[in-house]
Amino acid sequence: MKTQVAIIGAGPAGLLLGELLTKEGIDNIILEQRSADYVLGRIRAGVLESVTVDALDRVGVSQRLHQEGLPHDGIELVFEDMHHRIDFKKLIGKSVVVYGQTEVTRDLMAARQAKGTTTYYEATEVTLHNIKENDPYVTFMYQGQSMTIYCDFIAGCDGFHGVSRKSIPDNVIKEYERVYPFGWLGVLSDTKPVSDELIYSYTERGFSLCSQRSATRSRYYLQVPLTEKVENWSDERFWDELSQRLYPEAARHLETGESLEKSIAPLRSFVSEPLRYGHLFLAGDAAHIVPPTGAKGLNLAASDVLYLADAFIQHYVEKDATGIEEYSQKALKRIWGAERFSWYMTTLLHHFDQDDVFTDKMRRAEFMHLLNSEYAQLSLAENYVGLPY
Ligand code: RFL
Ligand code: PHB
Repeated sequence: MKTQVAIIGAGPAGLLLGELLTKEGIDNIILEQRSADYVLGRIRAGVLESVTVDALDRVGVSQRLHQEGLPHDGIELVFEDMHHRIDFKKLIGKSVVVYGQTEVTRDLMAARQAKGTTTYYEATEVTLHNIKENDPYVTFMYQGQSMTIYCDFIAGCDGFHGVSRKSIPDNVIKEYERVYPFGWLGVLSDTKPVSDELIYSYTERGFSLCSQRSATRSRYYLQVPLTEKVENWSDERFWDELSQRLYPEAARHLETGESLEKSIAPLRSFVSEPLRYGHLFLAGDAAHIVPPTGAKGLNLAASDVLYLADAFIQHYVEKDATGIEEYSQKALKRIWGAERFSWYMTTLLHHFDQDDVFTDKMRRAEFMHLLNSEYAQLSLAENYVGLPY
């Protein structure tokens, strides 16, 4: 087989890139190691910046998002006994949309299927060849058969554990990482969200986040030690702990019910540089990870892919390689900005066992600064709704 761009991974990065390229008549094939159902079963992000919404508009895959997505004009920040609403709309005239990554993925998959663009699900042993040379190709196993795709470029959109980043020689790639000493225990439930807006809370018992997917579906998270096991958390224990990490009025409004999904995700900050090696380009979680406190992972995947799609379009349509040459540098600028914000939110809102009294005092002082300074709130709002693209 031959294609122009071989895309590894059918997460939001790979699927969105596929749509952006197909729209401009650039041929692409996606290889995904899992089944479509498995990909859709993963419960992940929930907050979309306007960059992401615009990208979905651009490929015409935003009808359901505009019908069902919930525009949010602010968030609530809680620090022990203090709480404060950050009003994005008032501060910078922008907002975000709450619409699950699962739904974004479902919409992108449906659009791709409707166009009949090729995707191989359950493609195993995906291997990249000749990525530094002019004739790269990808081999894989599909339904017991060995397959080969010859291509001009390979887009590595295969997440943190994918094969793409690992195909770049160690002496070319530089990795920067911080692993946090805790994870998030997440619960999805068909219960009315405790509040109209998201509530991010710092408490002595640890961080909690109240999020949502719709007016009747909630998504909640608790900071837990990395050693914690999901099996140790009955629904009852989860609701009990969550209510202890909410301020009394919110706790009174907490509707509990059976969990539809419960999982623990570790928290990590990670960047690999550069994003290009020969004919291979990394995008999304394949190149970087942010802790979810800033709600940036999916949105960064979308902005990487916008830069990359425009670079390929410039190459094929205008015969101009500038975008391709500049992709890594351009995308990394936005990535480091989101890394900083995600690290800041994580550090501000989580309890770190090893912190001394001075660090606790600094955290409280930082929160007081946020409460009292419109400039500080403006900076938080500017980052939360998304840095300029
Ligand atoms: P994905 O979604 O991991 O997709 C990569 C795909 O590649 C496939 N793959 C392979 N395919 C072929 N061959 C191989 N060798 C392969 N290896 C892997 C995988 O099966 C998969 O289908 O990466 P992508 O597309 O870059 O998208 C990134 C986002 O998924 C991620 O950044 C966000 O979910 C992060 N995130 C959040 N981001 C936000 O913007 N806002 C949020 O509110 C938010 N909340 C979250 C989050 C992530 C979380 N977890 C579970 C880590 C909340 C949580 C709890
Ligand atoms: C979510 O709804 O899953 C979510 C929302 C905001 C975050 C992280 C996750 O910061």
